[in-house]
Amino acid sequence: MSHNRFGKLFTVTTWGESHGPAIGCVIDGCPPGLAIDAAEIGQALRRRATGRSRHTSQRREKDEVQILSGVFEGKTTGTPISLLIENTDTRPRDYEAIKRTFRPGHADYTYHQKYGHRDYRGGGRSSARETTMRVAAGVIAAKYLEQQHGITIQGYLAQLGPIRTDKRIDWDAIDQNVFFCPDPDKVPELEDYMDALRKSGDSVGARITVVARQVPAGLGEPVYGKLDTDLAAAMMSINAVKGVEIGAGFAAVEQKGTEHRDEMTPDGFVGNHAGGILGGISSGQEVVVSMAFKPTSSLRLPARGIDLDGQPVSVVTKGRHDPCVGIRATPIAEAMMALVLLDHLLRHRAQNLGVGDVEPKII
Ligand code: EPS
Repeated sequence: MSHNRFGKLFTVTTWGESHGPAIGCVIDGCPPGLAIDAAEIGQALRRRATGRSRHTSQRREKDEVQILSGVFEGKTTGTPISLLIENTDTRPRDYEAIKRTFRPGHADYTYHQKYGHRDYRGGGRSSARETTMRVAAGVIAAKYLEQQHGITIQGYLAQLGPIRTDKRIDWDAIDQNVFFCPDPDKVPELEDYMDALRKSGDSVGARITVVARQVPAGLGEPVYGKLDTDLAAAMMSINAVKGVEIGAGFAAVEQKGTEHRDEMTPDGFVGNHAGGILGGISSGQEVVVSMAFKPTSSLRLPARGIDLDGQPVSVVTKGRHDPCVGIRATPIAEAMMALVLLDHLLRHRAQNLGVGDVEPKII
């Protein structure tokens, strides 16, 4: 399997399977001198982890990260940073029953079609377990962006199934609940909905929005390395993502030009339908990306499927699963935003000298 590396100058190569002995990543191109330690990464990993509430998978991984290289006396050296996490709560026997079948709606089928030999334990490489290392690498990228350029990134749950949660955004409330819901009044409704869903054995989709603030104007490489191109690819690479929008996204279909265009005044832009990106280059406004997560496919409710011989079977998935993977997705989307922005910042710096050349400005 190839293409496990992300980025052009700040690159992250992840490896490992859900029920293998360990998962890990190698980060290359990280600027030297950045203070980082395992405790800081561990703290970020806990926001994404399973088992934080009854609404997610009950697998209890320790997620203790070991920094094997690239950090000396507490600071990055500019050499490859290697991170490793041992898998401590694997239960491959849960997957014995689906060894010879494919979960409808799951990567099981296409992995088999493509590679012919698949690690069926927890979906192997296709498991959301892989996103752990994205979050770990994202901590390093986000820290550099904030310390050196004042760029901050925050995401939230915008919708879970039929429940819209983004009508009121209280940025301080997001980390006070396990859903990353920005409207604290909506949390009881989410709890009730998820309790009923879990009892029914079904799953549901979600929408996550991520905002990056203080992004300087000028990031993005037209025409094939546009900032929005790379953000869309980054978000779409997260397990279960089926749609990505930048700014107004698909709402632009119904808008008139007079509504969509973000007028400019000497005080700045009047709106942000563009999501902070014009012609593939950051405008200095907030960069806003939103994405849709499909309902997870590992269900205990039987579904029609086929086995390896193409014979009809009834597929039932046992084990510890997320009835809504979107609940844990906010830190992953934030991490992908950080990885893309740092990669683009370094790419801009490589061609255009100082990043000071791209202080936020409108003209
Ligand atoms: C996942 C299924 C469950 C989740 C897992 C993602 O795994 P398992 O059945 O192997 O226990 O627990 O998530 C994680 C382990 C994690 O760290 O995010 C899936 O099908 O994607």
